[in-house]
Amino acid sequence: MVLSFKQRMAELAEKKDSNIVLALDQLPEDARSLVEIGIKILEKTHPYICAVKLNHHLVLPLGLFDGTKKIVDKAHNLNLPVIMDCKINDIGYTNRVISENYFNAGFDAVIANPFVGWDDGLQPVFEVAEKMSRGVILLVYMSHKAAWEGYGQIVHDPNADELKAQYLVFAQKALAWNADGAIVGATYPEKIREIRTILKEKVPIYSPGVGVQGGEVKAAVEAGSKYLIIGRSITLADNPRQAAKSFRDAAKD
Ligand code: NUP
Repeated sequence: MVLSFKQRMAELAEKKDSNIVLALDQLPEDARSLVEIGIKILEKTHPYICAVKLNHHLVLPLGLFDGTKKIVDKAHNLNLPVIMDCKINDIGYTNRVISENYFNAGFDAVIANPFVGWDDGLQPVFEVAEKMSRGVILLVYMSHKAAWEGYGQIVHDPNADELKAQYLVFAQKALAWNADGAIVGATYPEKIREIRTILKEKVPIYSPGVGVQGGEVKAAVEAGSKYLIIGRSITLADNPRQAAKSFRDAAKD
């Protein structure tokens, strides 16, 4: 039986004793190519991380089937799944094409925005992911300062016929759509705690925002984050291996 992305992540995190997802985004300025620097950082950090997440910082300059694929292949050689942080947010047909492209380039999961809804929105993304045994992770509450403007709006939930915060409705959608994960900023531990009471063990919480954005490992993990997505505090550190190791150790504690 093919394991789902959610199951693969859980197994790997346990095996590697790490819940750190490396955001390989911003890389140090260097005379070498982005591909070379990215691969070097993977070689240094791989014992302490359980997955890699790429964003447009690399995919735009490198091209999807060219440089990006080399990094994805390298991560796979190190037995690390790779998540594409593309925040899919369009009509269904376009969303299908976007996800097919990322999956064909080797990505194991994509991040999508539940704002666009199910029918002719994210339904095709979940369909393609299921067919190709890949994952879909939903944004539920982002880590930046203005997250409340969108994710914190009070909306009418037609299912319960009551008013509630948008992120609570998104958490329910993550459950109903059987998402492989929910993104909740490490900068808002109280939101992690609230969302965790809805998702329980069924949908793991991935939290970006540790380090440069001000979030803390302990607060996020105690509130219920299963995975911590960490970028610049590792990639731009003088010693990325040591930085990855200390985040891994702090999360274990
Ligand atoms: O809410 C979110 N916050 C966030 O920082 C959702 C995200 N996908 N991200 C991404 O996580 C962000 O775009 C970057 O790729 C990574 C965090 O990187 P850093 O702040 O640790 O460098």
